[in-house]
Amino acid sequence: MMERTFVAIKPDGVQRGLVGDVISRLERRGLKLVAMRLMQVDEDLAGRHYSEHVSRPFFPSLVSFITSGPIVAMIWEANNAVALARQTMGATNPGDASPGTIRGDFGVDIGRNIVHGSDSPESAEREIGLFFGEGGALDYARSADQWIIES
Ligand code: DAT
Ligand code: MG
Repeated sequence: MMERTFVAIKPDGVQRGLVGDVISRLERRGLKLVAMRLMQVDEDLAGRHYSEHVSRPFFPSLVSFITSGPIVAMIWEANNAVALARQTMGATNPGDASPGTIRGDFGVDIGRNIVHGSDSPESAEREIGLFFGEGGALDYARSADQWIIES
């Protein structure tokens, strides 16, 4: 099976009307959308999603930001989906992100960096479970695959 990654458009991206741009960039790159949900994250889910950062000084503001409005939670599929999605997003701090990436084109502040992407296949599996549970992704044929993937 193709690798899957969890991507979220954070509340800043939704409020700024960047949902279409973010999805468009991942679509045009060639990743395949297999699940999508507009949702409100509560404190419990935020804490579990960001549990690796619980002892960091920015943890409280991270939780308050991610729960501050709706997010768009998605699962994307590709060979090497985790790395490809993060490359399309750019560096964590938009100030360090290259132009041409989502964060490099749309952001200036690390606390308002528009998107989340899983950092490993193991994180992706964990985050997909948190946000979508089992069987949250659709299995369907994409007719453009033959023009995107050689075999
Ligand atoms: P990424 O989102 O690129 O995987 P991360 O997992 O290290 O980055 O951190 C999660 C989020 O926390 C990140 O998107 C923005 C915020 N963050 C990270 N480091 C920060 C810092 N030093 N100060 C403020 N916010 C930070
Ligand atoms: Mg991370």
